[in-house]
Amino acid sequence: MTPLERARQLVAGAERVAVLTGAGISAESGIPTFRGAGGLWRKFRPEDLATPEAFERNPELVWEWYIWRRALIGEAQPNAGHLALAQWERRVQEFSLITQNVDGLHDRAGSRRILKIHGDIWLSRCTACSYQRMDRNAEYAGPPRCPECEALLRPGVVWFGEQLPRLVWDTAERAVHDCQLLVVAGTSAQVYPAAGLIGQSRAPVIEINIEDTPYTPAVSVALRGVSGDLLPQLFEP
Ligand code: BJW
Ligand code: ZN
Repeated sequence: MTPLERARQLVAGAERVAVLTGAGISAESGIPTFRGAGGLWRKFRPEDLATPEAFERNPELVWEWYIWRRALIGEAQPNAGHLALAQWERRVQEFSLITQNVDGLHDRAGSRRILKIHGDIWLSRCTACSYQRMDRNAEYAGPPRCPECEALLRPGVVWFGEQLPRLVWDTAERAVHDCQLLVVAGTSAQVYPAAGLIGQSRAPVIEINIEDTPYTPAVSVALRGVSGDLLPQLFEP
């Protein structure tokens, strides 16, 4: 049996499915990943842009970077990988899509139950009070301020050194614990605690990536290729 045949067999037999996605699944939509060739962390230092300290030091720079990324994402469209996951959700009893991505492409592809463990780049939230809003376009005229309390707004994403949203994280852990199949697609599996979900699965794990990751030796099936090709193929007879 080829790895793809084995993966199809696992997919066909699972009614409770969990999927963990990362930046690689949006690469074919033209959105840069973080690590690897063309990755954001090749050009930018995460310490300067994606930590609470960086934001305190230089909110203008951080907002400028996020507005630039919002613009890139705003022009992108969901790809065949996002669409395959949205369709899969409609075929099985329980389907949890756990994503590290902040780009909102899973929403736009039609997925309904999405656990955004690293937040949403379109969300802006107050650094002082509970105010938050979804922004729809990527205009920029300096760091925005809270309409309720005048404090700075910040992007609604999870930076290094910050805790993941509690309820979303707990739900993700439960989904991985309860699933009959875990699919991990387009993540380098280097950022924690997200990557740790892979090791928590008692169910078989299918990994979809263009290259090996630290978890490859531990997975049940490793499929090598782009997620926009491989995810739709999981359902062919
Ligand atoms: C394709 C493809 C195609 C390409 N098809 N595949 C344990 C050990 C060591 C360190 C830590 C640890 N626990 C915690 C830490 C610290 C830190 C961390 O993990 N550091 C490591 C990097 C060493 N973690 C944290 O700080 C986290 N918080 C935390 O732990 O809090 C604890 C705490 C406790 C109590 C009080 C306070 C705090 C938070 C992590 C937040 C990560 N944030 C970012 C930025 C989000 C906002 C934004 O977008 O700007 O999230 S970093 C960035 O990495 C982003 C991503 O979600 C995340 C993961 O990246 P991902 O998705 O895997 O992308 P890539 O680029 O890495 O990989 C792409 C993959 O796709 C590659 O494998 C390609 O091969 C593949 N690919 N094209 C299929 N077409
Ligand atoms: Zn406020």
